[in-house]
Amino acid sequence: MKLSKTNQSAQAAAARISEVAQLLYDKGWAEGGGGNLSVNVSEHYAGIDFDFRTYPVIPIKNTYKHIAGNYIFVSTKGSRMREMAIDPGSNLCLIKVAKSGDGFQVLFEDAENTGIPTSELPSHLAIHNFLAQQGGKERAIVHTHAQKLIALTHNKDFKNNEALNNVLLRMHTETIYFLPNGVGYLGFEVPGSESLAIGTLEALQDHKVVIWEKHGCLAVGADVHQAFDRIDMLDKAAGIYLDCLKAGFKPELLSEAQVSEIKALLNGA
Ligand code: 2HA
Ligand code: ZN
Repeated sequence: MKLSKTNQSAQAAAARISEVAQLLYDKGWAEGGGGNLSVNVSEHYAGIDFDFRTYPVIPIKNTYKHIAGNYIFVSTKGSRMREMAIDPGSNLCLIKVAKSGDGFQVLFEDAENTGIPTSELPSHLAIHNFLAQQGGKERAIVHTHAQKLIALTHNKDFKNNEALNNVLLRMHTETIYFLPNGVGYLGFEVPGSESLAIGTLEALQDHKVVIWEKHGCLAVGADVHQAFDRIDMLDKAAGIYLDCLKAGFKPELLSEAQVSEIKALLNGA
């Protein structure tokens, strides 16, 4: 996509995406074409109603009425985060969801510029529809292969919400501040599958981040930086846990009382 064809505030949103793409690569969470992301940028097109009839409408299996007419930046199929960091235009598509909510157009594509959205587009659309329905601030979705979180899912003791949260939320004070509801856990699903999308959507009802067994995680946020922060905090908590084990001791963990004290402060008690 030629970014120059989008408006200036959409270009600024693309610049923030490229910052996060660089961070994901630098963290070691985006090997090869690993990960994908999207941002609902409709606010940058408020009141603008272009005639985009020249772009073909691609059908969506479901009808997403909450994002009907919305504009969404989404990573292209096979794009590398390290390349998105340098050249966001060539590694992002701008799609417009049809007013009927059951199709989308890839905007600003021409003969020499053929962006195809990530194969995970169906789950991104389902999640954006859910976020819009909720009416909160969340506009961004980041999927990445956060290494230490993946490592934890190889331990059979952590294959459930309770056990995973019991460790992740008790390794480090910040995690409780920023993710008071903890994290969702989804048992193994094939990448790109419908069941992965459905399970993720379900887990997002109560959480801002979902950990995918032996694959990675997906986070939502007001923007890509907030989604990144949420993953970064969890991966740090997992890292402290693994560091303790490497040093030969089982971590003490924050006590129940310490967790309650932090939560009380958080609730303004
Ligand atoms: O987009 O990470 O899980 C590449 C992936 C799919
Ligand atoms: Zn992945």
